[in-house]
Amino acid sequence: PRTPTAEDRFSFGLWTVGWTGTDPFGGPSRPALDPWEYADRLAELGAWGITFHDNDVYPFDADEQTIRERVGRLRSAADASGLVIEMVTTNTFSHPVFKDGGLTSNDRSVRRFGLRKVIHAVDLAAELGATTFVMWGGREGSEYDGSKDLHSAFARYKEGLDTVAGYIKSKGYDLRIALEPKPNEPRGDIFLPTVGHALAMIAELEHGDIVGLNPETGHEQMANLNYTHQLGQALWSGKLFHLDLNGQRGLKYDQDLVFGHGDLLSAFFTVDLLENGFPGNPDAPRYTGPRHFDYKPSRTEYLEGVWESAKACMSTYLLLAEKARAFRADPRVTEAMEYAGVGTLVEPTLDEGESLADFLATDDGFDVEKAAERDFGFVRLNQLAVEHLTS
Ligand code: 3MF
Ligand code: MG
Ligand code: MG
Ligand code: MG
Repeated sequence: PRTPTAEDRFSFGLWTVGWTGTDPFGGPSRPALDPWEYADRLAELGAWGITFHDNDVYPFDADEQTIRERVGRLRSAADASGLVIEMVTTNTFSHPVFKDGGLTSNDRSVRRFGLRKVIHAVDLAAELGATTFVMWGGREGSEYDGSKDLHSAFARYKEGLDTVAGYIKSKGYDLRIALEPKPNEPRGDIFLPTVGHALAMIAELEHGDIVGLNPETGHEQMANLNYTHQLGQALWSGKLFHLDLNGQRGLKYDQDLVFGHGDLLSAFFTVDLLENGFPGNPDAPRYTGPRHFDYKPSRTEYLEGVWESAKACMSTYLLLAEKARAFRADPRVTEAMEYAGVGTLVEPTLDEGESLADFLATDDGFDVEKAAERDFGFVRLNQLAVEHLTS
């Protein structure tokens, strides 16, 4: 595929290319570079944006002067290479103080500390011009059911989210919060395990209007869910604020593979939705945010492999976007979609102005047996997708 450009709006977390390979069974397999070095390299590869946790840029215990120096240096590098800092997030999971969570720890003093850390990162996000603030509560959860008063845990989660959202509003920042669901890892069970759970939490918030979602491919797939469906529902709810694209092969640990290196057919339909919108419903809302990757260059790779894998994320996306365009433009696909009735789902089930009484009293002359014999041709439609994908 062609080289990515700024118009593609590809962005990367600094922690992605910056992962040195440390896992529960072994130490780093490659050296750590400075954040601005990763930024420079990503810009060379054609990325448009970068994202980071506070502690991807400065250490947990950094004093204000160190924070200023390191953030300033990253900002200069981003400016010099034309990179946008589009999202900032907080690390409330690495330091052992957060071992029982940041906003839902049983220890109230930890919750107060966690909230201040998050709000500090909000100020940083606004200062750097980011428009999305991701909140992934990786340590919010438990291993043992007896260890949490769940009712209070959800109340404290809501309190924390509303405090941060209220702060953003009080400051007039042009910033929206995006919650990132994940079912497990590092906690045995994480609160807000899926997109659906996060949507239910948002519905309870006082400031839910500026809170949406940052769904990650692998996280939904770790819960055996269909990522494209999750994106669809988030879009339908007007809550798809941001994305973490990557790859996952089945129900195992969070693999964070290159985008498309997991379930490729699912990735095809993810890109088809992002690039072409809902089939049969051109007026439906579209995703307009960054194409953000949250993946890990495998531990087997050294620095060459780090850059190759970052390139691979963007190449795969561009390849799939080309294929998805060709798929939608193929007359055989148009015909198969018509046969399948894809475009007729947009029609309301009741007539406009039809009263419930009229509806119940109407005989449509519906032939159950005949309707049961309908052939939808979904398999043929899917085979056309496979043909485009493999051509
Ligand atoms: C963990 C994640 C996180 C989040 C990040 C917020 C370290 O599985 O996906 O990455 O994406 O904390 O953006
Ligand atoms: Mg993840
Ligand atoms: Mg992941
Ligand atoms: Mg993520």
